[in-house]
Amino acid sequence: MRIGFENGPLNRLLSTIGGFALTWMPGCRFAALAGRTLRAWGLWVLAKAQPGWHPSDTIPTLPFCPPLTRNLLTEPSTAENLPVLYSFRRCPYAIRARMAIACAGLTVELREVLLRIKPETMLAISPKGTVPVLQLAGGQVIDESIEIMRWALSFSDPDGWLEASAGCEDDSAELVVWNDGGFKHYLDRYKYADRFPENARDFYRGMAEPFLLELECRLSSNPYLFGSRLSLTDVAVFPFVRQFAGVDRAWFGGSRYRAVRAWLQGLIDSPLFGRVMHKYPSWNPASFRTLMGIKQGPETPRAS
Ligand SMILES: N[C@@H](CCC(=O)N[C@@H](CS)C(=O)NCC(=O)O)C(=O)O
Repeated sequence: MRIGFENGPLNRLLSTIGGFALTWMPGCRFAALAGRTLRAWGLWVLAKAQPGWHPSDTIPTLPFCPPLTRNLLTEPSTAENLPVLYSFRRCPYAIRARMAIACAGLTVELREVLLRIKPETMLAISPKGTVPVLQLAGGQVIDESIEIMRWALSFSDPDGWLEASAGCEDDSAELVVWNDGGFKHYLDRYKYADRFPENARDFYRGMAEPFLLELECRLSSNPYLFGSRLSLTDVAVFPFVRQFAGVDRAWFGGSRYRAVRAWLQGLIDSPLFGRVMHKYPSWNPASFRTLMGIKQGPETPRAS
C-alpha cells in the first residue's frame, strides 16, 4: 500500500489537523507548535507503518553557499573597539551566530572559551553563563544566538537569509522554538544516553525524530526549509541536526531522511561553515586577540 504523503488523503488529513491548530488560533505560538508537532507525530507513526516510505522520489539539489572572500585570521591586532564574541567552537548555538556574523562580513574579536572554566569577563556581562555572548562596542550585551544572528544580518544580509523566509516569520519562529526546545532536549539525551539511563538511546532518538520528519517533508520539495534559498532558519537549525547525525552516523546514513542528509551535507561542505569552524586556542586576557572576519564592523567603541 502506498500511503501517498505528498498529495494523498492521509497527508491532507494530517496537514489539516496541524493546519487547524495553526489557523484556528492565529498568533498563538503554543497552538501552532502543538499543531505542527501533532502533524509530525502522525507522519512518524504512518512512516513507521511503511518502512520503505519516503516523501519524495527525487533527491533535492545539493545546497551550496556561495564562496566567501572573507577570511578568519588570528593576529595580534591594534584594532580596538571591536564587538567581542564569546564562543565555543562546537556549540551549535555559537556556530549559527558565527555563521551570521561571517556572512554579514562583520569583524568581531573572537574569544574561544572552555565551558568548564568560563572567563570572569564573560560571566560579568552575562551571568547565565551560556555561549555565544556578544558584547557590542557600546557595552550592550546580546546573549541569545538568534538575536546575535539578527543583529549581524541587520547590518548586512548579502545572501538574503532574512528575505528567504519573508512572510513565514511565525513558521520560522516555530521551527526554531521546536529545534531549541523539544528537539534539543532529546538530542542531548540521545547523545549522552548513558547519563539518562531511564530510557534506551533509541528511545531518545525516536523522540527527536518527529522534528527530522518535519524537515524531511519540507526539504523533499525544496532545497531549503523555506524554498529555493538558504534562510536564517536553515542556518539556525542545521548545527543541531549535524550533532544528531554524528551520534550514530551509520544509522543516520541509512535512515529515511534522504533530503535532510543532502541539505545537511551541503551546509557542512559550504565554505562559510568551514570558515567558522576554524580552530583557535582558548582565550585568556593575556593572549593575542583573535579576529573573526577582516571587514571592520559597524560598531562604535566598546566600553571598558
Ligand atoms: N538560548 C541560548 C542557549 C546557548 C547554550 O545553551 N549554549 C550552551 C553551549 S552549546 C552553553 O553555553 N551551555 C552552558 C554550559 O555548558 O555550561 C542561545 O541561543 O544562545
